[in-house]
Amino acid sequence: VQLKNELWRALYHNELRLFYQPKNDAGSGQIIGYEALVRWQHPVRGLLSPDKFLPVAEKSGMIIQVGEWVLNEACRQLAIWHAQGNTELSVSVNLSALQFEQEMLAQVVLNALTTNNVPPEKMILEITETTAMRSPKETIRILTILKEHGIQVSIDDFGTGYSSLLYLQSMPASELKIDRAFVREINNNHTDTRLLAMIIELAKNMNLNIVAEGVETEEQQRQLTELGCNILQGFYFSRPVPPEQLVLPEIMVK
Ligand code: G
Ligand code: G
Ligand code: MN
Ligand code: NA
Repeated sequence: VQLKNELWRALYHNELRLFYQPKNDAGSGQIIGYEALVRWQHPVRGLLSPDKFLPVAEKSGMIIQVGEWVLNEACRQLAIWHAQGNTELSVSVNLSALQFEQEMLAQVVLNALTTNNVPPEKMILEITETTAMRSPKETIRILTILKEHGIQVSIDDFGTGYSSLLYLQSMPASELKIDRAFVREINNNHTDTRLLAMIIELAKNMNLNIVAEGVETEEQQRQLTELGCNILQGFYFSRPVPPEQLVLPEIMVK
């Protein structure tokens, strides 16, 4: 059976899962939200990572249905955290290029939010720099609509694409996610570190949150905080895990 046909079955039989990885405030270490990362609990092949099935989903257009499932499931989980008292938590959801360019995107996201009764301000949509810069004018139009509805947007894998910093200046995004490649090079490559410092400076001037992803060591945590990243994410804090294994922030009891 082709994976593509199996993917329909997966959706119908609820075989997709969301794992979550915490995003931590760099200063306090406090968990401020989680990134949702999709998995497929395949009955025969076991737990499949997104690179095993998302390319197929993208090619067949099924990524629209998969993405809609992801949005709804992430909002359902967010509602649970909020009901438990963690009302400040946000959830980050990755969008594929096809999803981002969908005319109905804002409606699909708002529908997931209102169905689960969670505020749009707590939803962060992640689009890659490459997707964002494919057609910058169109991206600005879409981001403006999302922003009008209170939905946040993060530019993911930043620094790997060809984005002109000039275009970035005009993007109504709320967050910049520095690509893992920069984080990895922080100790080895002086030029990369200086470029990173410049990107952080620019993002600060734009009032963007700056997330460093792929933080694996205490040393990286320290240096990235010093460089001005205000949010950190990576194996150093936690791998992506199913919701029942998550460490949740402690709720302040008055
Ligand atoms: O979780 P992991 O490191 O295996 O993710 C691999 C890639 O898959 C990452 O680039 C991530 O952004 C992407 N990805 C994970 N979940 C989703 C999702 O729900 N939708 C889309 N479009 N991409 C995702
Ligand atoms: O492209 P995106 O940023 O959405 O990718 C998320 C992916 O990064 C997930 O597949 C996740 O498993 C992976 N990831 C998260 N933290 C780390 C880390 O500290 N090191 C490495 N190598 N990968 C990480
Ligand atoms: Mn991401
Ligand atoms: Na990324």
